[in-house]
Amino acid sequence: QARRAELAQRVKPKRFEHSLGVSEMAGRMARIYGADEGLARLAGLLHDWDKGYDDEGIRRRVAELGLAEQLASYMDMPHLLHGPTAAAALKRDFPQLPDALLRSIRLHTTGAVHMTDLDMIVYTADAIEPSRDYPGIEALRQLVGVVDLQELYLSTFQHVLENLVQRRKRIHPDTVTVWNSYVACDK
Ligand code: DGI
Ligand code: FE
Ligand code: FE
Ligand code: FE
Repeated sequence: QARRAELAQRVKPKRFEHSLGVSEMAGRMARIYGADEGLARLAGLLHDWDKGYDDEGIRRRVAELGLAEQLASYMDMPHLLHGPTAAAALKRDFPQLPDALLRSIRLHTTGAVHMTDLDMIVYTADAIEPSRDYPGIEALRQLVGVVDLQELYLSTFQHVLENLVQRRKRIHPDTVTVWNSYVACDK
């Protein structure tokens, strides 16, 4: 496929491997959870389309794509920009790609308040594909097909969030909003 060959030019070999892993895992999850397998595989393949840019490069891309206003609060956290820029650039360059796929790519790093099944599949597959390795990942992998998709996504989101706090990283306000939307306000 043309897009696969182009991706191999756009990102480093390890990132390309990761993308193939996410594609596989997303396809498997789609089969398990009753989503469109082909769409999940393609979304997984293309999700890190813009991961090859450095911080300045990705900021320039935001401007070039006309996203500066929309993404203003993310400009000082440039590693959170590659999903939104990829979605916009892919729409521009491959207008036939479905909106549902572009949306899952846009949301794959931060998650969102209302995630579709495809969004949750891409987000989760990105975190647990075979070449990823971090403490606790095996426990997450073992939840695939055991718990429902929403629970799998929430467990993954929780893991990412805990990891950020543990490493004393900044939490984007939208990340807090997403977290709060999934947990009850009982205390
Ligand atoms: O592109 P990948 O490396 O495959 O993974 P990704 O797109 O999910 O995102 C890269 C990182 O972004 C991931 O380690 C988690 C991080 N992230 C998500 N939300 C926040 C965040 N980092 C910070 N500092 N703050 C956030 O709110
Ligand atoms: Fe990413
Ligand atoms: Fe992710
Ligand atoms: Fe990724």
